[in-house]
Amino acid sequence: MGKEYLFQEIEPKWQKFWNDNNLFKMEETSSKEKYYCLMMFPYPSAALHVGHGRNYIIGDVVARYKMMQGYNVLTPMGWDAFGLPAENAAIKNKVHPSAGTFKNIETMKKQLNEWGVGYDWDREVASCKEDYYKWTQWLFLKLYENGLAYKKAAFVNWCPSCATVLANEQVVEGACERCDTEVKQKNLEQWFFKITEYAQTLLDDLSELSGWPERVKIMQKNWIGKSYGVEIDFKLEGTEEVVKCFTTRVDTIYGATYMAIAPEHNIVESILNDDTAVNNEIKAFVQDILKENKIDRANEELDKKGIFSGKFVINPYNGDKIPLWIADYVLMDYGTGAVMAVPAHDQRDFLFAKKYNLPIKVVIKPEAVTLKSEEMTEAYVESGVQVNSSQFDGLPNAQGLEKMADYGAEKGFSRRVENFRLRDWLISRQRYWGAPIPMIYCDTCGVVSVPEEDLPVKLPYDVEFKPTGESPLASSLEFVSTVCPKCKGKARRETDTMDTFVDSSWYYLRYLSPHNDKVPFESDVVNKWLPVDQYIGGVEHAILHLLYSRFITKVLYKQGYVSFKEPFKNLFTQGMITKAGAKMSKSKGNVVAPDELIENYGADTVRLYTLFIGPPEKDAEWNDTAVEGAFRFLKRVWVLVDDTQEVIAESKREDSLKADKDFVDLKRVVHGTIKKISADMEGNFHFNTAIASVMELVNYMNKYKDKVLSPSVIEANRVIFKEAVETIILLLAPFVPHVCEELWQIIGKEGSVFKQKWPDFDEKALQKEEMTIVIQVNGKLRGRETVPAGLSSEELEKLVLANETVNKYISGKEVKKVIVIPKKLVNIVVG
Ligand code: ANZ
Ligand code: ZN
Repeated sequence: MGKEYLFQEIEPKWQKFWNDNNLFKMEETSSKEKYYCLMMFPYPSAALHVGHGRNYIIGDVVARYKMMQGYNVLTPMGWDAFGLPAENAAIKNKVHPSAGTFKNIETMKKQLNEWGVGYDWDREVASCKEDYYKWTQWLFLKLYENGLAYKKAAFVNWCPSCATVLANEQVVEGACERCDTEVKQKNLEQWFFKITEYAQTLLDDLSELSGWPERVKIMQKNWIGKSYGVEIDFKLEGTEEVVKCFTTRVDTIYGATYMAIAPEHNIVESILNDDTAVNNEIKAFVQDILKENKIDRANEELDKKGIFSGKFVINPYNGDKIPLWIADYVLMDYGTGAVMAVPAHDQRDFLFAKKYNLPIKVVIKPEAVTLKSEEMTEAYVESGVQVNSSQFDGLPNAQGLEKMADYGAEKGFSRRVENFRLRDWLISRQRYWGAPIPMIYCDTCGVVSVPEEDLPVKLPYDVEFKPTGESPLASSLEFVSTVCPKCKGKARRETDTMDTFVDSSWYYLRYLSPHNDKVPFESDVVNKWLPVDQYIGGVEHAILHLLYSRFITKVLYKQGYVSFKEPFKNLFTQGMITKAGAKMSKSKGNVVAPDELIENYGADTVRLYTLFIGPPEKDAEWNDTAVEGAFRFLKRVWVLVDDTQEVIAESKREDSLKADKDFVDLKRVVHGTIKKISADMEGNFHFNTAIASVMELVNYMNKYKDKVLSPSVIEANRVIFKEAVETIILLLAPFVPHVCEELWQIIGKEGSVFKQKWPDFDEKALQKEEMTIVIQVNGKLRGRETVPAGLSSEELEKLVLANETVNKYISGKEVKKVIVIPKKLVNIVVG
């Protein structure tokens, strides 16, 4: 008794114990049910702050809780170690990217350990190591063999400062996400993965992901962006040439007053064939638009530009001749790159028409109101009835749309089509720190893939990787010059590297066979362990990483490598930790480092506070002083257990008395807490309310301390108290593992608390000892009676009939019926 809570000693002791005893090692052969708990593949960054900590701590709680539930838990960790940040840091610090990367990995591992976060470290992988990227290259070859990897010239987002291609989502408000430089467009030969071939499946299978947050599924759905529409053939006036346009609003076809095409549209060249002065002016204009970036072009807020091409097209529905414009707001890679413009009913077209004085023609109007184009200040985009639409006049426009689609299909000048917003995945990067794309160019044989047995194509160490716009690998003659695998002639290697999203699209498979040098993963093993039971990470990966991983899984499924179609069964996305209302980040200077807090209060306090801060899916504001409160709570638990340890350890006494009422109450509260917490742990991970319940229980138990410490405490009371203390330790263990291991030992138990079974609640113990029931005679309230809980209907009936007050009302009368509503009332019907 009276031992101090020395977290400084306790924490390293148990961290070592878990390590020495392989607590987090998955059992390769086990009859236990499997549980794959996966954290998103972290980027090795300099040092973690408490915001990062939240993510890992949540995962650790899940893993430990599942262990206690008796699962064979797999909880691996690895590093998404290629990529721009390491390369940029290397340039800045004039060291090799691998040096910084491995240093960061060491720092992070140390930090995770200090948090008490455990993993099956024998399964650690790093995407920048040869034994990993060899298989990323293998994956590329599989996609290539199946026609899912191809090369084409494309306009891409180009950051002049980072000198690399950026994915659309790496462009924020027209600027590079990393360095804020304005993004330019560049036409480059690039490798793509044909994710569009899987667009429909990726969309359909979202419905199977019942364990995913709704908002993430909605984001994926919008990103895939399926729309149903009609493709209409407009003839270029005086020719047989056809310009197809895609519309989701064929009901507005009679209101099309011009057509707008993208500057990249292939018809532009042929219509501007002649070298007239006008044409040259138009060509110059087109060149200007091509320099704009696509993000701005698509931005509805920005002013739109265009030019009349001098040509006309014919609307096949009514024979109208309408002018053909070239406009920046039409994008080549959506639909057909041509739009039938309806200023009256589309806001972008409306603004464009106003700017260039093009006609506005109303074809849909609200019921019982006339809509005059001269008076419109914005497009009318609501539904309504068709007007100025020939034989379709008077129809509600939803019907008009169907009829017009049918009509065009019948006449053969239009057809119903589906369109996806999803584009193919651009995977080429003109940077050094990535997996080389395993392809070879031969003057005789063309594009040849590297044979599987020649993998990995090693990333040369000694390369000038300062950004120039060229792939750095191109500067290494040793890397570039190779032999053609087919004709053995001289050949060149591809010098682009892969987007790091390729690395992270399959890592969850590698964890099952991290050391296998024959295959990337073993099918029978991954089929047993996947899908992942619980995936945990940031909502910033809601779209791309998850979509790419789903895509790769589906490709591997189709090729027969895996037997599951979706990689992640349940997904949990945690909220951010903010400081002064802003997301914690180095650049904002609002980072809270865990080191000092751990030094002053211990990791368990930091964990407890982090988990108690709020519902884990919501953002939460960090408060340094509130950490103190978590520390005080742990000290209270410590003192409670420490002070009563002898009573708990004491051997059985010989009395056979029944427990006192207040101890029966304690038992009920304990089991109520188990029930509540077990519910909080499942599904929504409401650890904050779970912890609050243990806090209440601890406060409640403190009231029993004197009673249980009294020398005359009876055995039945002592046993209840003992169970309560054990329960507290078990319930807190996943949250604050070090102190719970220590307390478990203090109360005389052997071995790890995580080898214990998560407590079950006893339904019987939950019932209150007594309850009050209402007594009625012929439906009228005649009294209340407190009775023991858990009586059967017959017992209750007997008891009520013997009641004195009741007897006054029924004496001398015949009892016809007794209606018992368990736990509530007894109604006696007399006649
Ligand atoms: C005529 C029209 C009238 C349209 C109207 C809309 C409203 P979603 O739903 O996102 O698929 N569009 C088609 N291709 C385009 C391109 N390459 N660049 C820019 N815009 C393009 O959008 C489909 C609508 O976006 C199409 O329907 C087309 O404008 C435009 F009252 O056609 B609509
Ligand atoms: Zn060759």
